[in-house]
Amino acid sequence: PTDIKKELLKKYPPKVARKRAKQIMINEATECEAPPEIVANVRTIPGIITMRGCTYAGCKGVIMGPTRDIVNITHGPIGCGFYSWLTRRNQTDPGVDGENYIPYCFSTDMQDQDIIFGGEKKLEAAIQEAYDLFHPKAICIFSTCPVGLIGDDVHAVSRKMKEKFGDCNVFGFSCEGYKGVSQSAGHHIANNQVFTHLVGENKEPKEGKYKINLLGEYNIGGDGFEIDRILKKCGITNIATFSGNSTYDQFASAQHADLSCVMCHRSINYVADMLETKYGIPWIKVNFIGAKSTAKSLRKIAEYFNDPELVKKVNDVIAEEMPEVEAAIEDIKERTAGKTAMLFVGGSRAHHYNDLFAELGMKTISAGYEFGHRDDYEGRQVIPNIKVDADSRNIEELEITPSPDEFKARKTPAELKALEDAGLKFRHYDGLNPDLDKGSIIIDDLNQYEAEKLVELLKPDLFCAGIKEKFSIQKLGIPMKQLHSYDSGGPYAGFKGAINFYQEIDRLVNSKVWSYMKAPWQENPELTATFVWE
Ligand code: CFM
Ligand code: HCA
Repeated sequence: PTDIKKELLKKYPPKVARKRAKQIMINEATECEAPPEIVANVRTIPGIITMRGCTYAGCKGVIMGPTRDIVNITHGPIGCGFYSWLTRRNQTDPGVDGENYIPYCFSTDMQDQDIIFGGEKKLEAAIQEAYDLFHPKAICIFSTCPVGLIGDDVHAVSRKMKEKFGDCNVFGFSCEGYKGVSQSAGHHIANNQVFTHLVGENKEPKEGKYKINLLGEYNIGGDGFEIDRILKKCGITNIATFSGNSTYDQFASAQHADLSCVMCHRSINYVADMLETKYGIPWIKVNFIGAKSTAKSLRKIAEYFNDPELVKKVNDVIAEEMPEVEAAIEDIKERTAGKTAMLFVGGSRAHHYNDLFAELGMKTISAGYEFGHRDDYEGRQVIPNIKVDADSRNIEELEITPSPDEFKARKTPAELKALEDAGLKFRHYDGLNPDLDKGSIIIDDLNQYEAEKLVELLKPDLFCAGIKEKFSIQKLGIPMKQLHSYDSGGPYAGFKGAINFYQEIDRLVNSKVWSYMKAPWQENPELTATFVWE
């Protein structure tokens, strides 16, 4: 593996190589006492073709995109709105009220003259138009790069319009694309505003014996539908999903839950902390990607509520769902066992999907995040030691205090301690590294060059990443599975999703088509004719 690292860095100028060397590590996390640190959440080297997206994408596309009854207006040139229009495959079920703005693309369509003279008037008109047309519960405004550069005040405009309407919550986000080093900054900006302007607004208590929030699950390819099916079957009430298949009211009611379950740690862990500080709701890390992980996560939830009735129900559901999963594994595993995969996805999936591949007997030989932070690699214990730089300081941390009339400790310190002693860990996440084998290659903010070089050097049986990597990898003759959009497949979460995934991976890694990448005449250019004079 050390040689692979050297090979990856060989072509770079010394300064670039030095920087990239700190973002590429050979995994030792499982064996050594003080594992090496990885550099993460830092600026991408200019000129390198990164896999990352921008802060606006993280705010508008990722966090706010999946909520159906909020009108999301992009304040900026039309390209930003257009590219974030339905590309993330976050599904929604409009239910009985049918209020669903996800299929629309709202934008102020900024022009040169707005850049010169200011775009606030145009934004105001756009908010008014959206309100007149739809009378939505809320309108959100997203700032693109030029908005920050010219200084349009989206917050002042939002406040003015909210006051004017009286029955529509309007708030904005300073989520200019350049605001942070990646999408991750956009998640934080979005979540801070949701927490400030929306969470806790609905004071009506919610029914349910075991009430949870599911944080960091975005219903890509219907994953959230499958998780909700399972939770419902177990008798667990999901008060709010942040933000897959969500509604305004779910965010507004999140304080009524008794436990927060965190799926994607990267995009939302601070919301779990804020819900705990303000309302007294403890949180645990869960993972519904992989059948075994799903079962484990359900058992953790049951353990928390500490009610034999729920424990039994959860075990019954697992016993009912697993035979089909096991039969699928039994059928497929002999064809997938021993194959190798590389996982390079945003900030969670490069970890979560490791479990699904393990169920197929496949091995992840190299993995990394586009924009994960050190805690997503090394575990939350490193958080106090993470260096704060100019870019991370730029992203606001909210100061949260217990709500004077709504804080309610869900468990006594003694109860929490007893649960911890029994093995249930609160506020805990070990990160990706300990789950990977020693010697596997961990790479932060992978780029186009390194992706191709890795494939050339290690020849994996499968490469998983996003749309930007898809075709360049396939042209190298390696099957490529998108773990962002799922290549229009999914769901892959929960029990039924796992089966779905096994079948697709079986077809992908065992397809003969990849051996026909070169046309016969490319391999054997035998048509060398000889000219014969008559
Ligand atoms: Fe979390 Fe996500 Fe991801 Fe993410 Fe994303 Fe996504 Fe992703 Mo694409 S919130 S970090 S910003 S799990 S959009 S649903 S697939 S990069 S690994
Ligand atoms: C984003 C969204 C994205 C992009 C996926 C991809 C998604 O980062 O803005 O590059 O294929 O999941 O849709 O991560």
